[in-house]
Amino acid sequence: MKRRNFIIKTGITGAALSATPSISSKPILKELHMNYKYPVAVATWNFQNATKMAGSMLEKGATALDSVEKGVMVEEANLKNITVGDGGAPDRDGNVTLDACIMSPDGNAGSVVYLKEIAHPVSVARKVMEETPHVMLAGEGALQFAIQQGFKKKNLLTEESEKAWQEWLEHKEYKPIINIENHDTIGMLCLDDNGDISGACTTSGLSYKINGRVGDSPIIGAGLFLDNEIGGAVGTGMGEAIMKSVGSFLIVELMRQGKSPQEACEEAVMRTVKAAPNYKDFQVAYVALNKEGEIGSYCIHKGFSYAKFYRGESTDNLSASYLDE
Ligand code: SD4
Repeated sequence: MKRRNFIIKTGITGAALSATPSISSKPILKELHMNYKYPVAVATWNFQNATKMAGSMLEKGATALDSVEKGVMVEEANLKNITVGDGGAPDRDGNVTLDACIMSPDGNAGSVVYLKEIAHPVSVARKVMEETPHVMLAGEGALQFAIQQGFKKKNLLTEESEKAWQEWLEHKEYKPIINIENHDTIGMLCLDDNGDISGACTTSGLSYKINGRVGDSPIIGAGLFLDNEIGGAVGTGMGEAIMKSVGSFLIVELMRQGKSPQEACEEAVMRTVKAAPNYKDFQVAYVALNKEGEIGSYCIHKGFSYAKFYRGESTDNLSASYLDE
């Protein structure tokens, strides 16, 4: 019996469920999960290598938490990806500043913002989650913490990204280019063999942003949210719009109320569209995964895709449905 049917049949209402503290639902869900497609990994954009990495770990029995971290690290290390990790585009003053977060099935979370000179911010975020009583560390403090934890400093501004920044300085045009260089953040969700979900999101943010700007990606509830009883969501695109609607949290709450991942993503995008008269000028895209292993995705503009892995299937890149051309 699927969870939603279980809720209907037993007469447990959404309100009653949401009033229940978010503790592990294993005793009830373990047997209900028997027909579900586990494990699953899904990521924003066409990040098939990252998704493959997470998928192959999950297939070998790794936890969702380890798999999601190692999965997104593939893109953090990819010098060709100019909006994540090493090789990420700098801000308008030439600083490469990284934002990342991670969430584990027990609802714990860690995040770093405005982190310089560390190639794998997601791993620093995991250390924040596991080694401190805090959720978020910023800037110089985050860097000091990373060094204390054994991370090595590195110059993240590659020759190519420095050259592109120098060229940008000639015109200094600051506007989002939909689906092009401003949008390659990786957000990933993994569901492991135990039916536990974890998520991560990592980015260098908008290219040539104002020094100090932080987007949605490291904000729990905006770029990433999950609840191990319900599922998870990740966002990409114009972070300001995602933050204003607390998009990933919204999607998880909509799924809690019974919406499918697809319906929940559509409603979250429509909230932004209704609130922002200039929605045609920017992209917002979400991917959601519920505890049954169902994936949904929706975005404002054509062009967003997501990579998915299911056990026994090859990794795939799928175009998301969209509102507008
Ligand atoms: C941000 N949401 O910093 C990120 C940008 C992004 O693909 O998604 N890029 O606003």
